[in-house]
Amino acid sequence: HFSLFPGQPRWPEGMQELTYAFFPGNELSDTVKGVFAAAFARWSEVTPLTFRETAAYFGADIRIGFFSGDHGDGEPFDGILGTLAHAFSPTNGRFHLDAAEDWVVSGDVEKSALSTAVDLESVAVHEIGHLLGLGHSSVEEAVMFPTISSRRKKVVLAEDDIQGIQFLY
Ligand code: TQI
Ligand code: ZN
Ligand code: ZN
Repeated sequence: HFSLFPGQPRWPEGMQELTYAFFPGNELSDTVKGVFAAAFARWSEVTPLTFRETAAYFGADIRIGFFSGDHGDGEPFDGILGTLAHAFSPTNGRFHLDAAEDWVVSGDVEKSALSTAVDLESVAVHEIGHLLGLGHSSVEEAVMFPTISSRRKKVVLAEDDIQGIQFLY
């Protein structure tokens, strides 16, 4: 079953369009940006929410960046595997990914030659769930289940993920 954060925080009723922006220092390719757009789309398909990219990093509701090691928020990244990314409950909007991972942005992560390969879209769908207010799920098929096998792709929302997000929105 899905879970919510204590107090069940969510984005306010009047905020159906959320903006997101990429940390300017990362200079991400359109391919990478497209992976995040696809991950947001999985949640907008099942809620009244929409997501729009904006250039203004500090004005955006959701701020996405790749960082390594200590990056100033008291939750340092740890290099390959371990913590892959972190995101916080509404309405914090911080969405950080560990730049040290072997991110797979296109193609088949399950066929990657690297045993450390991590599928970017799978992690993005999971972290966006947190950003919108979902905690972890006890349902193994759910995107919000707290573990993923290495070199796995899990991007399709399970019924449990949908029930959780539709409880909130
Ligand atoms: N990062 C943890 C996570 O996103 C951080 C975390 C732990 C967390 N407990 C939390 C965030 C409670 C919000 C609320 O779960 S992670 C997975 C998964 C991670 C793990 O790097 O360990 C995914 C990131 F589920 F596969 F294990 C993405 Cl998909
Ligand atoms: Zn961080
Ligand atoms: Zn999580």
